[in-house]
Order: sequence, then C-alpha cells, then structure tokens
Amino acid sequence: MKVAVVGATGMVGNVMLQVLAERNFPITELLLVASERSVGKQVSYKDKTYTVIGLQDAVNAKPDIALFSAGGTTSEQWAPKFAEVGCTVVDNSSAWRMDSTKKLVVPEINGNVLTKEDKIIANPNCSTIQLVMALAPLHKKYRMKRVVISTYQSVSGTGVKAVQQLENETKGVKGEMAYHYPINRNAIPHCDVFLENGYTKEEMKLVKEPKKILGDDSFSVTATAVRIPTAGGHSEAVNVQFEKDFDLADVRKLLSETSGVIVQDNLDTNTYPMPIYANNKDEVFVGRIRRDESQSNTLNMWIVADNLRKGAATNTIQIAEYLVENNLV
Ligand code: A2P
Ligand code: 11C
Repeated sequence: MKVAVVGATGMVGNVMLQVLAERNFPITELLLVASERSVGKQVSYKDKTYTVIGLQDAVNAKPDIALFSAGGTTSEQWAPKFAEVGCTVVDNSSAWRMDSTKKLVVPEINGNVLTKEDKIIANPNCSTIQLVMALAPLHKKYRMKRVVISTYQSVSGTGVKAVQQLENETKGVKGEMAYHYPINRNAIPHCDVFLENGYTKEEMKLVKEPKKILGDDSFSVTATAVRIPTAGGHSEAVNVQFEKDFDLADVRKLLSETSGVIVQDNLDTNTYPMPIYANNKDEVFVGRIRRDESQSNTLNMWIVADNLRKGAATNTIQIAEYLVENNLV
C-alpha cells in the first residue's frame, strides 16, 4: 500500500508512525505530509528518514490510503481532494464524524459497515472510542436505556501546547497557556468550546457519536467532560441503566471476552484501571464494576485508555487494516 500520513509531524501523527511500525502495516511507499511550515523536514520511520511533503504533492502521488490527523479544517479542505484521486481517507478529526454520508467506525464494533465506496471514513473522538468499546457488548445483551458519563481527560488530548503548559507549571516555569486557567493541581470542567446548550463540544461528541457507532439512537446519553493534570490517558466514570437486569459476573465475563478490552477489577489487590498503566497500550481497561444500588438495572464502571493510541492512532490504523484485510481499498 502507498500510505500517506497527513499531520505526520503532530502528536497523533507521531503515534501513528509508531503504531504503523509496530503492527508492520503493509507499506510499499510512505508519504509524510504536514503544513508548509514543515515541508523539507526530516522524519524517521523504522530505520529510514523521510522528507516531509506538502498536501498537493501528496495528492499528486495518489496514495491508496491517507491517514489524516491535521485538524478539522485541513480534513474538510483536503480529504475530498485525496478521495477524488481514488485514495481512501481515514480521518481522525471531527470534520466528518456526524456527516450522514460518512461512516464512523470502531472496527471491533462496526467495521462491517465499511464498503469499497467509502472514500472518507471518520475515526471517533478518543473519549467516545474507549466508552463504546466497553458499552457495545453490554448493550447487545442488556439494551442500554441511559448512560451518564463523567470524564477525567489528560492534557495530551488538547495537544502539544497543553502538554507544555502542564510541564511548565510543574517545574514552576512561566510559559504559554493552552487553557484559561492553570491545569496543575486543578480540574477544569471545560474540554473544547462551549455550545449554545451549555454543554461543551467534547460532551456533545459523547452524546452523539456512540449512537452512530452502535447504529441505535434508542438510548440517551449525558456527559460532563473535565480536564485533569495527567499527561496521557483518559478516564471515565460511567453509569449505565439497562432495559434488562444483569448479572455482575456475566458483565465481567462479557467484558473479559471482548477483543480489545481488559478487565482490571480486583478489590483485594487494589486493582483497577489507571492512566499510568494504560499508557502506551492499545486496549481499553475497565474496572470498579459494580451495581448502582440507587436504581434498578444500573451499572457503574471506570474506563481508562491511552487517548493517543486506541483513542486516535491505533483505531485509525485498525480501520486501515480492516480495509486492507477485506480488500476494500
Ligand atoms: P505542522 O507540524 O507543519 O504544523 P498537532 O495535533 O500535534 O498540533 O499536529 C497537527 C499536525 O497537523 C501537524 O503535523 C501539523 O503540521 C499538521 N497541520 C496543521 N495545519 C496544517 C495544514 N494547514 N496543512 C497540513 N498540515 C497541517
Ligand atoms: C480531548 N477528545 O481530549 C479531545 C481530543 O475531536 O478528535 C480529540 C478531539 C477530536 O480534548
């Protein structure tokens, strides 16, 4: 496959290159693409060094697959141009996720919706991916009625500037602010911009995207997204009310048997998911699985994943792998 990584100099792009190398993605030619600022820069992949090229040169090269993580505006403008030359774009931005003509995919859940005709495929938001990975098997068996989510999101979700802000604050160094407030020793209930309904864009992604991925809008979702001073790894406290009653042992069994999910739940050994353990892993970790004693058929759990891997780069590459394995590209 002739593969283009668009946003190769960015945080997610960098992890994409790591994941492509680790998984030995079948690459015959690799195009590393970034903004005009980076054209000519050298970036390494495996044991070779590549020169960063611009978007138009990448389109002219007619890649088979383009993995985009260069922001929504770049995706909006350029993904259609790549698609026009026959390239299949897997896009990690929010540009196409809720477009009814585009698929929103977590391969373990709905990879089977993909066809050869899909030329722009959307990768969900990081906090959505880890959420649906745990919800999908439970929804299938017990039917979700309502989901209440509170997130504890790392600064890497915001980008390099925010990682730098946290680092500066922990060292007591003055620098540029990515947030309106200090993040160290703080919790900021404000991820992405506020919308007219009083929720943030991040919260509304958690409301809308799971319905599209699960192909079902019969359940309701509400969310509060909070930024905390962890460097990487998003955590979520999730309360789910089901139509049917469940057996806790069966919930644990279902989750343990789900590919890509690892149950870490042993109170005797103080075992539960935490960002430091999820770091650099591709799985979604679930623990603190317990019945909500205040309401019937309701479950509480704690979900953690590396937002740059399963939440972004890994899921994007898994979509590309699915396309290759099923001759859809
Ligand atoms: P560059 O490094 O040249 O700015 P991050 O998410 O870490 O901010 O990275 C964003 C990625 O998207 C970077 O690789 C960045 O390239 C790239 N990018 C940003 N704007 C554009 C653009 N207008 N055209 C192409 N690539 C872009
Ligand atoms: C965050 N979820 O942690 C965001 C980052 O829609 O792809 C990814 C934003 C997106 O702030």
